Amino acid sequence: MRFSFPVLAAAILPVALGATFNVTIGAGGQLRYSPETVTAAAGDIVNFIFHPSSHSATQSTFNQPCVPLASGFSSGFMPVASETGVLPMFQVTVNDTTPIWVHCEQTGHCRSGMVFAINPPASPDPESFSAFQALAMSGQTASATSPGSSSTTSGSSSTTSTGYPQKTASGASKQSATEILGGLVGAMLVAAVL
Ligand SMILES: [Cu+2]
Repeated sequence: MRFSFPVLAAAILPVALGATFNVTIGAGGQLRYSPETVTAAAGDIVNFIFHPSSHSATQSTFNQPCVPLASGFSSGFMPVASETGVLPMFQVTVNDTTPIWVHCEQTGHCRSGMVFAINPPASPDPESFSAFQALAMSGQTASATSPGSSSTTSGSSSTTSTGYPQKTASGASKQSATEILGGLVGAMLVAAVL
């Protein structure tokens, strides 16, 4: 029994060691994601936590910040009644470091700057997060004429390789997030006790 632990550890560590970034959406009634960007490695998880009253985490593109990407992920609208209640979550697993652009689909929210990005190029890159947010708030879309923009906006291939949605069942608190990993953590704890 105890000799099975090294094998078990080797099997689960590549999953268990990925970092998890918690990102609140609409906390304190603000039309913002917090933080607004994360720098994530392949295998990391971005865990969106929804606050009242109804927001989404929906993938878009740099050039069209407020337009859902057809092949992208979306949490859908997450109605939440109270800050003090159970807050629903939506998790995206990052598969590579290609920038992933996200916005809130609720009417007017993206236009208010309610956008988010995973691994955006650093400012002053023309496709930095601040440029993305400014474009969202302008209500405009960018033409794909700037150098380098085509590779990140041309499509479904990069999208499907960068994120898989993992929608939690119906409402999950942080404790439920632990439960998601409960099987793995439990296995490690049992091994540690042994
Ligand atoms: Cu919103």
